[in-house]
Amino acid sequence: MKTSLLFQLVSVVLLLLAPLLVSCQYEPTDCSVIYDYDNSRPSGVYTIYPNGPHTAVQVYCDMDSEGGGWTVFQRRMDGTVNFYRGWNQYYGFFGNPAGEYWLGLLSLMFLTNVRKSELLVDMEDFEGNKAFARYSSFSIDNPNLNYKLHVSGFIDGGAGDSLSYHSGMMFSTFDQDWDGWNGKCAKLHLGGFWYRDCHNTNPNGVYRRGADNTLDAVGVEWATWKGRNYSLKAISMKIRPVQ
Ligand SMILES: [Ca+2]
Repeated sequence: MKTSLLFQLVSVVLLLLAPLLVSCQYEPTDCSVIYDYDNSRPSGVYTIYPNGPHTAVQVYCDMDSEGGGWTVFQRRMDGTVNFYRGWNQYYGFFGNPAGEYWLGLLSLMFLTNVRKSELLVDMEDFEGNKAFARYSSFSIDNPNLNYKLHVSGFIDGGAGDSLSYHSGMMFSTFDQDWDGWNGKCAKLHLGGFWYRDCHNTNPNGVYRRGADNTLDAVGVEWATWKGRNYSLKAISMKIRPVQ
């Protein structure tokens, strides 16, 4: 009788501790690790550790598109978050992981440096049409190179290629001008991005509702799909390690 009671007590304690023990050991680098661990997990907000145990950050994991396991690092969907921010903001996380947010250049660098990654850009217009652009290779250089972008291997999902133009460019914000123009692209187009001279896409621009040319090319644009003065309803940029 006594032994049975003790056994039950130990069982209960172990059951209560189990989630803690599991979470101590399970620190997924990105959404692909979560997906590989259990591919029945739905799309939603999860905690990842891009560079070790002290780098926990909440992100949206897309477990549905193109095979699932995508870590979303940029997302616009309703205009609730201001993306016109300076260098020290783009370096880290801002926004809401369940809505609009930016993961941060540092985390993005860790995720794309450790393992070869691919990129998926999903977008939607205000008429309910959807399109995507996919790139078989995507990486970000270290802070000394101002997080220079490397993107190649375009695969068309109906949106056309607006991003290859930006490959090889460093990141720019209104207070850090590393673009390829003698003016300041980030100030002119009201965002933060790997501007060249200046852009074919402006995902971190001003959230506007569809066609609007009152200010030239400041919206959330993907030129090869909807032109330079059509601000998209939604856009999300997501990465996944290449197998
Ligand atoms: Ca410049």
